Amino acid sequence: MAETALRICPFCEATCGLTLTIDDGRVVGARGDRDDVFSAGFICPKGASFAELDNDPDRLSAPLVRRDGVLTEASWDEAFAAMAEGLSAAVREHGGPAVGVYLGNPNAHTVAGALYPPLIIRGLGTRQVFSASTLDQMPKHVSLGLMFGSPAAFTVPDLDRTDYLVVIGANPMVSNGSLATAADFPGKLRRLRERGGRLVVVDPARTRTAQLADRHLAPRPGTDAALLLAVVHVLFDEGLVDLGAVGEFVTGVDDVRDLAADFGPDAVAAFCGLDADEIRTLARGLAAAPTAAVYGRIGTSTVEFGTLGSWLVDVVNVLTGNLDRTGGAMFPLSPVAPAPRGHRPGRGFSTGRWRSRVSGRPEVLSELPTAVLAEEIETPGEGQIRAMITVAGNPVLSAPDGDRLDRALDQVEFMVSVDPYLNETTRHADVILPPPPPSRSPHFDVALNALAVRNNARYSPPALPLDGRPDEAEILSRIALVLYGLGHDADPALVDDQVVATTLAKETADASSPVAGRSVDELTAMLPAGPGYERRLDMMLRLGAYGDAFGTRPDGLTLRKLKDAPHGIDLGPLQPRLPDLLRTPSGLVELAPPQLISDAGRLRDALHRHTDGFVLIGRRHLRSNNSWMHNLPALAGGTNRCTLRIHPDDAADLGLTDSAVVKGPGGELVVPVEVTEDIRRGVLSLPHGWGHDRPGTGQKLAASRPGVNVNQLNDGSMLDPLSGTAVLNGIPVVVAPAG
Ligand SMILES: Nc1nc2c(c(=O)[nH]1)N[C@H]1C(S)=C(S)[C@@H](COP(=O)(O)OP(=O)(O)OC[C@H]3O[C@@H](n4cnc5c(=O)[nH]c(N)nc54)[C@H](O)[C@@H]3O)O[C@H]1N2
Ligand SMILES: Nc1nc2c(c(=O)[nH]1)N[C@H]1C(S)=C(S)[C@@H](COP(=O)(O)OP(=O)(O)OC[C@H]3O[C@@H](n4cnc5c(=O)[nH]c(N)nc54)[C@H](O)[C@@H]3O)O[C@H]1N2
Ligand code: SF4
Ligand SMILES: [Mo]
Repeated sequence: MAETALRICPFCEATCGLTLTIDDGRVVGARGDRDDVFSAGFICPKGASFAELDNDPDRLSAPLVRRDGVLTEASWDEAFAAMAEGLSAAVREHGGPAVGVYLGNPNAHTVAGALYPPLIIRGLGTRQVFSASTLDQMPKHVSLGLMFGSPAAFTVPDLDRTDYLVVIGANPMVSNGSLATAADFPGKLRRLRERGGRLVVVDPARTRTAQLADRHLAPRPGTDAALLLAVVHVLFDEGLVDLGAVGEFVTGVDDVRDLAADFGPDAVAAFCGLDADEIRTLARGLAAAPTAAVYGRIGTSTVEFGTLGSWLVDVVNVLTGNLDRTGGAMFPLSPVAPAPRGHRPGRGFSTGRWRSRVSGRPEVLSELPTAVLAEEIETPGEGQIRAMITVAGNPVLSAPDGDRLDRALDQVEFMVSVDPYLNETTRHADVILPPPPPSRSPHFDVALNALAVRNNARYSPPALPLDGRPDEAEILSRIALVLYGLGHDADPALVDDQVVATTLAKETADASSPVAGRSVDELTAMLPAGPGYERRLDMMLRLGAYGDAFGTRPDGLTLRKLKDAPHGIDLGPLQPRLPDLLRTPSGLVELAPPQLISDAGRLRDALHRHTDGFVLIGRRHLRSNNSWMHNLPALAGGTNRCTLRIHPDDAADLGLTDSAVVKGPGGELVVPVEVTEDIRRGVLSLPHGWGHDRPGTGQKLAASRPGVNVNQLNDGSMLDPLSGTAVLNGIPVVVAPAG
């Protein structure tokens, strides 16, 4: 008899509620959960392929340990012992700081990925920490940190209520939204139009999102910061600036006006490849709309002026009076965010507390740029990376110059990977510890709830039992236990107990905490029996903004309440949060941080640069997710192909028909051509995450249709300086017919 189980989808940031069909101990189907408070039944092809992803025969069901050079199946005891031996030896010989850590994207989608990697990093005492953030959203963290004092104070467009949405460098019709967690983003865009709202899309490609828009501006890649500064210029020039209610909490408006003086629409038009009047119309439209929100994503982030562009998105939101108001750009309040404690100045945000050893790149959020990982492994000397831990990442495909990283990973003395697949990166590991599939893992969106366009809380316990395998929490805890000198076979609950003890000690000693002055033992005893991660989630919820404060607010959230509400608990539309969330030294929104004003000098210089020649951008496909969904028949095919998109006129000029050679700063590739009107002239696009043709991987279907690794065109030397983020969009390339 088939049964059903509810499970939040972990495959992208939309966090849709799924109803899984379970038969004979396995998932056989998935559909959207109509009663889910957040997603109301929405599902996409990836979520619908949950069963195939869960049951992929190429997923590792047992750990692999390198023996005589060959990765070989081992028992869990053997694998944990090999992990312990290898890591202990590396730490003994070279020290914890010589162990590098790379954290990939799915850590944002698992309970374990949110709760345990920080403990591993602390156990090592290493500064060699890298993640997908410096291939993605780090510019946004920096701009938020500088403006609001907190790098996690995300603004999201109030999608359900806005009258005017400007989407810059994002394609939510395909990506389903990012840094704006919204199930059914496509439906929300359609409803915006139905209620008479306007959608403007700024993207060099005519994406599915652009096709839905009232207006589509197609600038040259890498120029959004100049475009937005010109919008700012017009707002001042035409007397359209009106900060509205947040005005009293904002400082730096005059500095922004002065900066924008040089960036009038006529001054930037050629650089942006737009008509000056298009820019004026954009500014006027934003100012005239009853409410509006500017939303920027990958195309404003992984570019040469990424932090500037990310900052200017919010500057425009502020200057048009749309920050922190209904229908504008608002701050979500996650159920695991600490309970608000009132407005008080903070220490602000700084970067560069240390620098990367080889090329001196500043630390950002205690991380170094992933683009410098290879050189940190290759370059001898004090602090050289001698061992690696990777969790849920595939940087050989996702980071610039994969061939170099591939060679570098060959050199490390010991590597552990926590990953369900033997892939381009994990094939270098000495021990691979595969977590169980999603059906056997719990789900709670620790990270993504802070980005939700409607506040909510949902928890999925594992839908199926573990069947003797350790879950990912246990795998990561055992790595931590080794690093804390307790041995891999110590009780993993010790790790969670330690976190609970430390957190509650701090909270009870903090006069502004909802549990100030209470006894740690009393609070600890109130946490549920059960897995350590559940105890920690319960603690976070109870201390959180909607929590029961350990019984003080009986109506507040606990994990028990979430378990009793399997379709989730709706916490209502977004609410204004200024000035309470500000943690800048001034206690105000700092609209003109000196670091950003100074970085704008680079942009001013760039305005006069030659703009001929092709530039390369990326694209995403609905039936794919970065590098790890190319192994499923259910998702293969359709538009999901690794092709080079080019405008017909460019193709004709070059005589390109079926196949092209593309040369970039890092190398060259031969790739099939797809001629389409849906891309600006002078721009080429290639998706990332392909290039599954390296030997020794274990994804058979992916290897049979490998595609090429776009990141091989990139040598990794171009970084957004303030965030250390790799420039992945707007890469100069030359293109010619192949052969
Ligand atoms: N050229 C170019 N490059 C890009 C981008 C681009 O737009 N253009 N985008 C960048 C962006 S935004 C990102 S986020 C990065 C992604 O960069 P990465 O995170 O390095 O790459 P992914 O392909 O997401 O790899 C995810 C890995 O996690 C594993 N995995 C899946 N589920 C789980 C799980 O539950 N637990 C564990 N432990 N592992 C799991 C998969 O098998 C896979 O190995 O790529 C970046 N690279
Ligand atoms: N189906 C699917 N969904 C995904 C993923 C996936 O691989 N597949 N990946 C997930 C991840 S890790 C992330 S980070 C999100 C990303 O979410 P999005 O940012 O919404 O997704 P992208 O498709 O990368 O959209 C970036 C857009 O920027 C445009 N662009 C490139 N350069 C520029 C520029 O200089 N200026 C402007 N204005 N636009 C530019 C590109 O043409 C592209 O349309 O998607 C997530 N969701
Ligand atoms: S949109 Fe994202 S969260 Fe929703 S079903 Fe698709 S992959 Fe899953
Ligand atoms: Mo990403």
